[in-house]
Amino acid sequence: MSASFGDLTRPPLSAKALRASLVRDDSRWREVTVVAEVGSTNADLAAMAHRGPVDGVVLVAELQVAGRGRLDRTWSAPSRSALTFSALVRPAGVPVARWTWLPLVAGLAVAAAVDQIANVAARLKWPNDVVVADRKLAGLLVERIETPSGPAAVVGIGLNVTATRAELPTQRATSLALEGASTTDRTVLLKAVLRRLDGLLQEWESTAGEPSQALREAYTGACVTIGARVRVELPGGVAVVGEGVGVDDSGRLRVQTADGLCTIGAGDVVHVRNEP
Ligand code: BT5
Repeated sequence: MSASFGDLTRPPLSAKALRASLVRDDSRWREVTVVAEVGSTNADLAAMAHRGPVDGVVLVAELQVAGRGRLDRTWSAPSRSALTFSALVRPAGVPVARWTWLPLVAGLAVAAAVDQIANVAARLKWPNDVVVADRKLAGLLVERIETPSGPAAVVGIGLNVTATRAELPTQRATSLALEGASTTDRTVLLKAVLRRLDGLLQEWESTAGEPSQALREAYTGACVTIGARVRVELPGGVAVVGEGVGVDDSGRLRVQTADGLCTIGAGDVVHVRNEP
């Protein structure tokens, strides 16, 4: 894509700065690649995982032309207006059955980084949205893949940085710039997200994927779904209405309904909203 006048306010990412600060002996990240355009970073990274290492590889795109959401939905953002990237991880010593916590851990990393770097107080909407009030700032798509050296996870993150209201695909979306961010430097933001993700993954791996009290409390404190009146739409058109009361060891949402406690697995929530 050729640079247009508008791109002057949207400088490219610095691959050199990212590598210099992230690819170090004391970090998880082994490789950070920045490309101008891809279909989907999740899809490309999954393909790369068949050819090379399966932990610590990050693929970042300035533009995605076939960005994926969950359940065949799409993710779209103008070139250089967002951070769109995927990280390949193979959680050390964590049974695959517990990888369901990965989207929650990644969401916490994004929320903590934007708070620290951009002074934007974002919260989490279970299972995979980072929100400001009711508007989506970032979305996460964690996919499990099989590789020649075993299972791995592709942690895909799309974070709106400088998108204007008119550029966002829905009314219920927002960007850091729209939320009055103190900085929109994507290189600095990406470094912070990946550092946080590294730290949180290490913490989670140190308990073999069993969420520690501290991790659980961090998630509960950041998650707007917990303590809220929610309506959870399940595949097949059934809806569960009640109060979000917590998450279990597998990261599933617990909803207290009039008929009792209901536990909902990752990926089942289509819509959560506050009831009047
Ligand atoms: C998600 O799905 O929120 C997961 C999004 C993951 C995107 C990243 S970008 C890097 C990596 N590579 C990929 O191909 N994907 C990942 P879901 O919960 O299904 O939400 C999708 C819905 O969000 C869409 O149907 C739109 O309504 C909305 N949406 C699309 N683009 C958006 C944007 N830029 N900002 C906010 N909402 C958006």
